[in-house]
Amino acid sequence: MVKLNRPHIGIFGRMNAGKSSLINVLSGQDTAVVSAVPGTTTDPVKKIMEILGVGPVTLIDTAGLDDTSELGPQRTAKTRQILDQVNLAVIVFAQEPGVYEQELAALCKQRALPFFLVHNKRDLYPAVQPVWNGAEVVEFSCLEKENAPLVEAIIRHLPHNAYSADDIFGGFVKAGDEVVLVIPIDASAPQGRLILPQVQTLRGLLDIHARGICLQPAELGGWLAKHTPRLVVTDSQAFQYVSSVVPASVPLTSFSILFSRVKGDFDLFLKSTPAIDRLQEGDKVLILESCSHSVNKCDDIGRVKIPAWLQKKTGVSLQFDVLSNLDPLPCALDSYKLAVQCGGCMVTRAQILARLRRLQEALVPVSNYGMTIAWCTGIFERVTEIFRRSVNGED
Ligand SMILES: Nc1nc2c(ncn2[C@@H]2O[C@H](COP(=O)(O)OP(=O)(O)OP(=O)(O)O)[C@@H](O)[C@H]2O)c(=O)[nH]1
Ligand SMILES: [Mg+2]
Repeated sequence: MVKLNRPHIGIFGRMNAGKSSLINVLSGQDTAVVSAVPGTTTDPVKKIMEILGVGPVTLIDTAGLDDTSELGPQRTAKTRQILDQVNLAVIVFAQEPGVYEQELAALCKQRALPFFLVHNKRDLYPAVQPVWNGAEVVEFSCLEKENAPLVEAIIRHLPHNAYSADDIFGGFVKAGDEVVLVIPIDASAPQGRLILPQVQTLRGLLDIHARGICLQPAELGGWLAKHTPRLVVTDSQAFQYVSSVVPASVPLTSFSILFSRVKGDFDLFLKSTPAIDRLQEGDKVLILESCSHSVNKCDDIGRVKIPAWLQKKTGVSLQFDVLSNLDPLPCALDSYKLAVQCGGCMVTRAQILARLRRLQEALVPVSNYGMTIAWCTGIFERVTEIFRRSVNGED
């Protein structure tokens, strides 16, 4: 199993329901501010805890949805944004569930977001039905300071693919296979370490007892003269050179295409990428970068290289907007003719899918970095082939 990024769990509910108290009991730390004054938590607050079998998870405390103070609308808007960033929602209420819980449940259902309810302050109020509108209700009291019932409910409801992917190679690589990872150590490589997709690919190979051979581009030709690997996985930026060195009979793909299956929506990217050829003079393209790396002005992938590849391929001049981190998407999405999503190694799949959903609703085709580079360099069919084959069961 490959570990993905830390799953995010949001705690939602009305003011004073005991959301912050519950986070304190769950994490065993008394750090969230708790008080009888409604509206104590005003901004989302994150806390990390370890769950056995899952690993570290991020808990997000939110402001009460029924905040009617002057800043209430801003606070509740923030709370709703958090719904787009989590893999699981926990809806906390005291006494009885009502309209706010109904609204939260509807927002979760709209997003296909798993959720369960916690009937808190059980010490004060009688138990309610264990199922409410088809959702599980866990009886709880923060006074008991015993987190086991909540942890068990989280494990029951947290989707397995929020923290692990059984096989990033989709069954294409088997035990004993040799897989070459092409990792250029150049100016854009981080100092003294590998990046997360490279580490996760190596771990994925170890998990299935396949052999990972790490090479720099210049060493590839010499190695291939003596070996025939099952697969070559390269950094997308080295596609052109690597595809000219790897024989046509050896399957080739990139880290970002590999991870688009577990971190994005492979099929959406696959069918959207040809939209590049329909781009016209002056069209707007949205580059979606989900982290905040320091920008190297000369050769930044999202700001310089991808725009240059796209303009060269289409032969027209395009306008580019870059969105970093998890900043909200622009309002006028339908003014974009294409969006290009990064590999998303610093964010969760749920966060990427929430963005993709809005782009799909606005009918904007969405590609990703790896597929866009492959399209522009004429090797799209080749580098997506292994997953088309395993999807069609041909291999
Ligand atoms: N008796 C009892 N009191 C509780 C329980 N959980 C929380 N409280 C109390 O309820 C009050 C509100 O708790 P908070 O954890 O601050 O509630 P919250 O949902 O975070 O509230 P806001 O941040 O204002 O939205 C505090 O006085 C807590 O001590 C419980 O299980 N039983
Ligand atoms: Mg609170």
